[in-house]
Amino acid sequence: MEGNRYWPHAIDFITISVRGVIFMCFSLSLYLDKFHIMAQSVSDFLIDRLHEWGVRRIYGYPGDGINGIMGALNRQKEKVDFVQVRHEEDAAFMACGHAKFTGEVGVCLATSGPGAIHLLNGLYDAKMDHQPVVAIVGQQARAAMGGSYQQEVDLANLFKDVAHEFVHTATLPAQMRHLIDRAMRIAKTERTVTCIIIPNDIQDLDYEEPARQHGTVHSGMNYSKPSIIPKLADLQKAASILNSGKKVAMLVGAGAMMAADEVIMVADLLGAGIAKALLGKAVLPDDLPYVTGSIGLLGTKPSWDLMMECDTLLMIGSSFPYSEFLPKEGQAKAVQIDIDGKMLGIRYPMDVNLQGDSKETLQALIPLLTRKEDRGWRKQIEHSVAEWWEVLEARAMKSADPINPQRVFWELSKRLPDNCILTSDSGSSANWFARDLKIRSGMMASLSGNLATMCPGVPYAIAAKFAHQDRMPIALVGDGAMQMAGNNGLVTIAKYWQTWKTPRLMILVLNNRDLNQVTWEQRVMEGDPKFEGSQDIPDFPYAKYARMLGLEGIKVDKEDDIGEALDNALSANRPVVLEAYTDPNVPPLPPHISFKQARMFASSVIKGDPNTWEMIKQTYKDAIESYLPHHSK
Ligand SMILES: Cc1ncc(C[n+]2csc(CCOP(=O)(O)OP(=O)(O)O)c2C)c(N)n1
Ligand SMILES: [Mg+2]
Repeated sequence: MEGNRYWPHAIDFITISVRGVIFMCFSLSLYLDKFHIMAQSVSDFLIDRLHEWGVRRIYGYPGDGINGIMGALNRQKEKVDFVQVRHEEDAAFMACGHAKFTGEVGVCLATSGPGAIHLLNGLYDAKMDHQPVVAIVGQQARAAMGGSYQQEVDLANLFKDVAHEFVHTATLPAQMRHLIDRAMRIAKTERTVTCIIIPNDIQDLDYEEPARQHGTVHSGMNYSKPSIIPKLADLQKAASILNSGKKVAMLVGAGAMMAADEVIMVADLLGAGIAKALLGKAVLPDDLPYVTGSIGLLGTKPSWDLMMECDTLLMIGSSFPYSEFLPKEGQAKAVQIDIDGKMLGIRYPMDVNLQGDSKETLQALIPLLTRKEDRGWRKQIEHSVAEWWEVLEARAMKSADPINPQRVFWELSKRLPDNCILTSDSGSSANWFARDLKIRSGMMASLSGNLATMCPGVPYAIAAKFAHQDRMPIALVGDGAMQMAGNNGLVTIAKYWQTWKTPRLMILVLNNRDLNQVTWEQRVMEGDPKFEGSQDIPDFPYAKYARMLGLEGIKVDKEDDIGEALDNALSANRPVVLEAYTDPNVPPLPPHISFKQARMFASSVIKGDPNTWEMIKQTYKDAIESYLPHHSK
């Protein structure tokens, strides 16, 4: 009995000791974990490795397919920033926008099944505009795969087209290193989309380095862009064609973005005019007198004339697709420069195809060119450019009900802040972006050039702001695109704007209650009247909605108020939605109206277009401007 008196003390002692040991183990594990002495999880390794590759921001949305990765992002916040979007498509658009406005790889993250599927449209946008984007997606646990499990989608197959250069599923931790290294490097070298699929159970396993044995892969990091210059003999052939041409036309695209000085030098030597493909809008400022502006359906008349009358074509870094806007086959001798051999000689039967970096290739070409003494062709181009700007101004000043969209863009053009970053959506705004905005040196601009999808305008602007926090992005977006996704993008802006170094960001919404670009396409291409059931869209209070979210919201519905509304929007102390109530009857006319298009348009009128009278009035006003004499000052 005597001994029983000590038992309670002994039990207390044991309990305290066990607790102490547990506490010490826990503290030790935290310590080891902090200094990576203990094994790292696959997810932590992923974030670490991406960080080492230079990734500082990931756009995404959570789900149980990627909870392990989310945990690692939370633990490593100081290394890689996670930006939460409203829809995975926006994450992919933002990754693409990041790539477009920084030249770096954009990264987006989505959960298995539905999240991964939502990424697709944004990824195709990146792929088609040749942007390096890595998509990381979750997948069901390895043991469930092939079991028709919930949210189990054959992701490798789903992404096989959009990420055909590289899409792989991790099946073991030791694979992670080379999957990340390859996804990053291939995205950069091929300027395309790559994808890593990571089953959710792998994400929490300990990362393992590949064993040094047969059947393992030991990859490394780094990539530097090489110098790619064509052979001298090919440069000489190209120079001889360009030197013998009398009327040289140049066409530049996004691939010439880093070669502005060289493009100008070549144009000066050759006495050439320069048209810009949509994605090449920011290559050259529009105040150069021989820059004819955009080309194509959204383009200008001087670009059209340049191509129709030239005898020589030099195309640099562009895959502009519409052959009817290029010289007729046989009309011109032609030279193309592109970094990507696959893109050579597919738009026009070129006499010389030069595979190379545009800047370095032009630098090598310049010493072989002789200055054209006859400047008549150049003068002719400059005259037509000066006249065209007057036509555009006159078109912009024509009244409409209640506001002529061209007037908004014309007034915006004069007020564009230095170094702003312009993004446009696909819709009538792309026409006015392409034609009416005079871009200046130092600005950037992009849109969905090849996929021409609706909805990248707002997410591109958000990505531009995250990447360049002291600059002002300006998104130009239709009301259809706002209702499809843009309004939700405003919620993302409301969530983050106070974390930005400067708050300035503007979304210009063209509220025309219409899917206007397509309404006009139906009229001009099909000869059909407007189908109100498919084209009319509900009105929505965009500016008011912005104010509800704590942003600035300004609505303008009188032409005389446009200037002041723009001044207020551009100087707002928070992100701003400027809603312009515009007239859908102002036609985004192609630069030349072909006989077929005119006939189709007439047919839509005869078939009883509901807006016949207003439409004819506005079309007449714009078309007539092209034929009135405008005298260059
Ligand atoms: C995702 C997607 N759906 C449909 C289209 C076809 N489309 C191109 S422009 C356009 C109209 C856009 O309307 P809105 O955003 O209101 O701009 P608006 O032309 O009226 O200025 C449509 C439907 C597309 N390009 N992308
Ligand atoms: Mg619209």
